[in-house]
Amino acid sequence: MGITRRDFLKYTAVTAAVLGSGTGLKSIMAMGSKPRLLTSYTLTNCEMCYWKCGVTAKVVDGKVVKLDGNPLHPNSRGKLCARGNAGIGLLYDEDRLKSPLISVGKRGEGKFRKASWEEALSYIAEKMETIKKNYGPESVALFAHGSSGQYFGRLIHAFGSPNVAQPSFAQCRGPRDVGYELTFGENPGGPERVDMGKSKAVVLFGTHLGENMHNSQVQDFAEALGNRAKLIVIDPRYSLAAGKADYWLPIRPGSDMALMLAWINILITENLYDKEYIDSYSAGFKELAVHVAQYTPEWAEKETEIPASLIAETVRELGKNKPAVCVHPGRHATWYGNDVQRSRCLALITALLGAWGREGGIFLATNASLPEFEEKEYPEPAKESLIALCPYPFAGAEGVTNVIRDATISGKPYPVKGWIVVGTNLLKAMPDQKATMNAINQLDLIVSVDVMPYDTAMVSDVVLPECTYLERFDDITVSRGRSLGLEIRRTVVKPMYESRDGYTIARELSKKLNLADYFPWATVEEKIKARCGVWNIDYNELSAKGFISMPGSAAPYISPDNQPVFNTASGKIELYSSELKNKGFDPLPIYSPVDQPKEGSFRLLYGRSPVHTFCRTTNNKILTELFRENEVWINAGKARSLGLRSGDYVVLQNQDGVKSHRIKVKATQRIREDCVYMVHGFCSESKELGRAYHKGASDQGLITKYAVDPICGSTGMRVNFVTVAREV
Ligand SMILES: Nc1nc2c(c(=O)[nH]1)N[C@H]1C(S)=C(S)[C@@H](COP(=O)(O)OP(=O)(O)OC[C@H]3O[C@@H](n4cnc5c(=O)[nH]c(N)nc54)[C@H](O)[C@@H]3O)O[C@H]1N2
Ligand SMILES: Nc1nc2c(c(=O)[nH]1)N[C@H]1C(S)=C(S)[C@@H](COP(=O)(O)OP(=O)(O)OC[C@H]3O[C@@H](n4cnc5c(=O)[nH]c(N)nc54)[C@H](O)[C@@H]3O)O[C@H]1N2
Ligand code: SF4
Ligand SMILES: [Mo]
Repeated sequence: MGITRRDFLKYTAVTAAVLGSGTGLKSIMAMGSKPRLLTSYTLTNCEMCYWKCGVTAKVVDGKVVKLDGNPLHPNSRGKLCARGNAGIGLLYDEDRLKSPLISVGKRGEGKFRKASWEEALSYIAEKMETIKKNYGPESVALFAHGSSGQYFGRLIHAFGSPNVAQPSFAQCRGPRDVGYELTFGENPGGPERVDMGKSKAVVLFGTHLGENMHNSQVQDFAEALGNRAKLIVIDPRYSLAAGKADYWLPIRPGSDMALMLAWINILITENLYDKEYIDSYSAGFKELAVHVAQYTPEWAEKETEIPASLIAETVRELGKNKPAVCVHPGRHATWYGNDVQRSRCLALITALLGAWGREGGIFLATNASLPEFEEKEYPEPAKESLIALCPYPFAGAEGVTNVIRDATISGKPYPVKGWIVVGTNLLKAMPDQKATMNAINQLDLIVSVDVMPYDTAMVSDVVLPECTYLERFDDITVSRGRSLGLEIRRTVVKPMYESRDGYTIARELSKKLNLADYFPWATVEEKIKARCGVWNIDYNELSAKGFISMPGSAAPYISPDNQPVFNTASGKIELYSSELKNKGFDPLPIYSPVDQPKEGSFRLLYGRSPVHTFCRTTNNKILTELFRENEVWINAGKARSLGLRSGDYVVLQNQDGVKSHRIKVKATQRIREDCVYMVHGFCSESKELGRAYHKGASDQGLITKYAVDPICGSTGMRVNFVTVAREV
């Protein structure tokens, strides 16, 4: 892993000493060798995905040459994943955005001219003011993902708009969080509070750990396997995790709830549940027991195509090993549109096994807290947010991207005329690209703040180049796991080209909008120092260690003197959801089958490659050497009957006649006959991306149909069907 713990402590000590002397972290001379190279190490954190692993960056003569995991950081524990190691590939990508750009010609043509920061920011401010004058400030919306979103969130709220949304809610974990909040009064967190290292049994519905490469979580998973925890994987595809499993249940896609309900039935009828726990902490057990009586394993066999005997055998394993059972809550939960209820089922199984707040299950978050860091308050928005006005009562504070998109198209309940897009590639993140483009075409202004010229940047009016995470500070992140953790991102090397950090961009724009009061600190580093002051934290220590955890945590497990708090209407685990009932939804999950593919077509499924993050790494020189384009997995027998072999190029066509770019076949026994599978994020439409342009096929391009969850408004995206034909 590059550095030993001793080396590491040595240079953190030097770092601390240098910082302590007030000269700032500069450099350490590497002794002895000729020519003498100026070598330095900086502790920072990663943004190749959103897990924020602690990083030790080695810089030689001003160039970042190596990234390693910070051993003191709980998310990396001294290791980085392939993408984290390849951060250098992003920093030195020759296709990076280098200066502000203003579109010339028609929107979407991809023609730009260079602009100065002054000109680009004035242009944006002027357009925002005009929209405000004509329609009101709420007609400018923010879409954001990642660290820099926070600064623009501040700006947009100060401007008077409450309209903010992230695809990481409505296209990702929204329904999971809502399902768990309705049941336990709390979501499972991110990083998820899964205690896999201590589990005796682990259950993965989808959740393809190992391909889904969240660093410490995969380390915990490896620990579970090392401890010989029983592993049950439910996936229509023989995933990497399935390859390690005691039981692989190749479920019929979309029928997971049938299996879950049958498991609940058996847990109750065979008395396998944790009676004492259920009696102490839950409400609605009787109603649940009556409700699931209909969902027998024999019934579920017909829906899931998993033999009833195997359904019973697997859940008995869970009963035997309770409460040290980790039923993983999943993360990407937007599957079929009934996703809150499916997530509720996972929560119910967890509750029946007594696993919430128990060793080996889902551990409890720390109760430590920090004093409030006061900042200038936002003005009260004149209108309610689009999310508050939308028909989904549990749409959530992080916003529903598709609700804002719908309002942009329809002008109802009020017009949306400006989009600020920060660190998210909406054209690849949201289903129905045509609708996204349609909405974009209605706008008076679309701005992208990005590091690379990805698809959405290329259809924007103004593109602002942010520097990469290795070139900037970012504000303190407070994480709530076993303890309260604090970390900052630090500048490793100076920003290249004309790029600037997100805080500076937002602050400069705030000045043009007469909102500079909301950004009183000249740099984000100053703000960090101010927060450290209020919290009585040693800034130098935080910088030197990269991560510090705060004392005052309660034990992560339930005990007589550490009783759980359930922030639900009844103050108990709501097996029967009174909140859902009050809003007119099923208080207990009811199964309904999803549409199946017609003869000759396949359901389109998608997932992750361990060496890529969505679209954002598909132009990375280092990672494309490992995985340049995605393949379509087709069942070997089906491929044979279509006359296809691995390596052949095919074109996929969906139910609405939309065709993909060409994609290589992977004919394999590792997938059911009724579905095909590809890694998400490929085939950028941006010609500016030398390595990503038209490489592989885009799952999003084929996802023209989506199923909206009526409870939280998220978009189920596994409801599209494709045919496969050889490329002509
Ligand atoms: N390397 C890497 N890791 C990542 C990311 C990344 O971009 N790259 N992204 C991160 C993010 S933000 C997220 S949200 C997570 C997403 O990763 P997960 O939360 O693991 O996503 P899932 O959709 O649960 O898992 C995809 C798996 O579900 C299976 N599947 C498809 N349909 C069904 C079905 O009907 N039933 C069942 N049981 N399984 C099905 C697929 O075959 C595939 O194996 O990954 C995170 N980790
Ligand atoms: N079809 C389909 N759709 C999906 C998914 C799927 O699996 N299939 N996954 C869903 C999930 S789980 C999620 S979480 C979302 C994620 O969707 P997005 O939030 O769109 O994530 P990325 O694709 O990583 O796009 C991030 C954008 O941020 C830019 N970027 C990278 N680093 C920085 C930075 O430091 N600063 C700035 N300003 N920009 C930066 C990248 O260049 C890229 O343009 O997509 C969802 N949509
Ligand atoms: S999991 Fe990998 S890409 Fe994500 S933050 Fe950690 S090292 Fe970086
Ligand atoms: Mo996600």
